Amino acid sequence: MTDLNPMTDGDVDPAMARPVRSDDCSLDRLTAALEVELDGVAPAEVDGARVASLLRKYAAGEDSWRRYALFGDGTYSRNLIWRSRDFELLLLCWKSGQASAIHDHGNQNCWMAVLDGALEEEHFSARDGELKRGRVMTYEAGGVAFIQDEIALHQIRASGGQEGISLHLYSRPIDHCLSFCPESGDSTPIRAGYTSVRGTACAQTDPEAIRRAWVD
Ligand code: 2CO
Ligand code: FE2
Repeated sequence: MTDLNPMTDGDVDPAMARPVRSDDCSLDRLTAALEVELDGVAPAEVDGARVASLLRKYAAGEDSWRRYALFGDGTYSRNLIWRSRDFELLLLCWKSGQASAIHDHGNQNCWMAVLDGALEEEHFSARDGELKRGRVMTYEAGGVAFIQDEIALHQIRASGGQEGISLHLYSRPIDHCLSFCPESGDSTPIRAGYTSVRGTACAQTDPEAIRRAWVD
């Protein structure tokens, strides 16, 4: 299986230790509010409008995410902020020209709030082994998008020749998803590894290790 963010696997990193939340960090207050909305709530019962509103409010006024903003050279970075049994919150950093693969979301809900720059989202649908292009939208800072597999596959890229930074909420956490080849429509499983955990770059990308250390 290939990695979404290929890095060297190593021993379990100190960054894997279960984090302590601080009441004076607005990002930790956001994760606490998301726990109330998502933890122990069946996916079909989640109040998506309320979740989007929490993200929109955070995106409009906060910059406590900056300490998690580590960029990657080869591909966009996936920086883990918080993970519980029922959701994970990540900061994704996109250099100009960086784009995701065309991918699904492992049957989970995905919200994306743009914090800085602008990101372009293109929808795709897979029919009879072929990918069909759907609508393209550009989200500026403050914008919130939502996707799940029943809506579409998608591809995200930094827009306007600038860097982009986005906050991604997955409910439940996505450890694996499918990447689709634009020409053949073939899909390949990919592992959703982390570039950093709570602001510390990590050599260990296995999301299962975080689940074991933080949640189990
Ligand atoms: N889903 C991709 C990821 O987690 C990013 S594209 O926005 O959902 O790497
Ligand atoms: Fe995505």
